Amino acid sequence: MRRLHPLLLALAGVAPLIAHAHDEARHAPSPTLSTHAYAFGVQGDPKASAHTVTVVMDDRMRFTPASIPVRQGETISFVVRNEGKLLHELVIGTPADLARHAETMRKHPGMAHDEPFMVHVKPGAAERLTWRFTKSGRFEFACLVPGHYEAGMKGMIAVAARTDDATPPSAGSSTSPAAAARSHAAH
Ligand SMILES: [Cu+2]
Repeated sequence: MRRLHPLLLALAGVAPLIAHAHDEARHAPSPTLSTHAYAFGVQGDPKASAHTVTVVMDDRMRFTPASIPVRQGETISFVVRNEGKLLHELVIGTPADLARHAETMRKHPGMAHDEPFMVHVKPGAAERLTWRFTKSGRFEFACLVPGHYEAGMKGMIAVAARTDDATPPSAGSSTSPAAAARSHAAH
């Protein structure tokens, strides 16, 4: 999945919508909502209750705030405001995804790209992006307009693991795969 061309990624996202269009279009509350699970979460339903975070972009190639703390399972409604005179965008991803995507944008500066995890914001405008962070970890957001990412236009999203579970995740997740492997080896 990671090495696929962006066009293939786009097609992969569209195919399920086409396949289900006939039987689900009438029932789905938000038929345009992507259900694809990314390493950094899923598209959030703009109609669901969400925690609103305003992110300001400017021509100094900075996001304010540059660091956003999130709790696992939380839906964030990003209100992304461009206070600069240049086009900017906010793209969410893993650090590796964004570095690779920035490289692609550098090679193909005119390439149109649009995915559920990004918004393009014209100067003076604001756009909304709703995202549900289903997985814990350290993710990033960046502006991939050629040259902007390279100038440091990125920020961090730290998703804290849900801690209200009955079993402590640190103990459970680190020992069970090894235990499972030993169990398989014994058979
Ligand atoms: Cu930018």
